[in-house]
Amino acid sequence: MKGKVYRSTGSWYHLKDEHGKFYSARIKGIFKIDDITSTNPIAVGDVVEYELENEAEGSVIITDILERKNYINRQSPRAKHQHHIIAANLDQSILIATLKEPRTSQGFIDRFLVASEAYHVPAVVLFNKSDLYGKKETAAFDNLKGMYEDAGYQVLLCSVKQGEGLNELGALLTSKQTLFSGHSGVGKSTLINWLLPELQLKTKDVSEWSGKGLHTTTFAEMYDLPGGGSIVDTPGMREFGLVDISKQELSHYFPEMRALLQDCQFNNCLHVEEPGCAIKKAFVEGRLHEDRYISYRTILDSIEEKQY
Ligand SMILES: Nc1nc2c(ncn2[C@@H]2O[C@H](COP(=O)(O)OP(=O)(O)OP(=O)(O)O)[C@@H](O)[C@H]2O)c(=O)[nH]1
Ligand SMILES: [Mg+2]
Ligand SMILES: [Zn+2]
Repeated sequence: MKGKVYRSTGSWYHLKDEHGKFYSARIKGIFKIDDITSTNPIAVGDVVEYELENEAEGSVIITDILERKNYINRQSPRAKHQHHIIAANLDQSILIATLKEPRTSQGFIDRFLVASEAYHVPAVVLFNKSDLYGKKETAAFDNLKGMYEDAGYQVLLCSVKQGEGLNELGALLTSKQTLFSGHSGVGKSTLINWLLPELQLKTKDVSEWSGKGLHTTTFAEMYDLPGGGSIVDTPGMREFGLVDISKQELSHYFPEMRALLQDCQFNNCLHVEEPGCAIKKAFVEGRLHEDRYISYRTILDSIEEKQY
């Protein structure tokens, strides 16, 4: 029997079968998939095979995992050399960012976009809490919007408080399996509550936070939309550490750079100080946004190459 993983606590899973019935599931034995050392072998969005364990209690045992179309992972915040799979089998990912309460850095957004590119998940950047933006934030948003749109990404501006951009968001979600990701407190669960009011997901006032790193949503969970499609709500992340991306391939995951790569003189060009570099040239001529190039260089410097 086949089911889809809707919730994962790390040791327990909620599965939905083909008829819409939910089960509590656990894993038997140890799963090792694709040689990935992952802190979570099974993630929300995975399709799995299961066997009934106790019909009366609705409990089942996961026996196999079907091949993933894709997934998004990041460095485990607890174990640097392990991955944490955020969600699998995605049609798109939406990075929920804010420019105030809290502020999302460009570096964080760019890392998330790189991970989405690396696993072929189309990404959208949504700036929330537009009602809080003053002159400074509005100018910053205009710059970011232009920059990401030039790179090929769709950018949305929303305010759950004032109802801005929400119909546009709703239209984007129809019939798709979508990941909602971002820092804690940016409004992921609040946006989902607007889309699915009967859920009443827990949300928390930024002023109620007792410290950094505490988040309101504690486990990833998927919710079906009435018109088809589903959203994966996730706990807020403080950092987005990339895994398994080499220096050599990084520029392939900046779409606006990818288009220029074949014009570099050397095919192993890292676009730093090499002669005849098409990317450096585009940057100098103003055809590549300075902040994206800086972000590229920062990420490039942060990549520790594996020692063979
Ligand atoms: N002003 C304003 N506040 C908002 C908006 N959207 C959400 N909030 C508030 O932001 C706070 C945090 O929202 P949550 O939905 O809990 O944030 P989250 O991203 O789910 O956070 P975690 O679950 O911790 O990852 C709540 O107090 C919301 O009411 C908005 O558009 N404008
Ligand atoms: Mg939440
Ligand atoms: Zn180059």
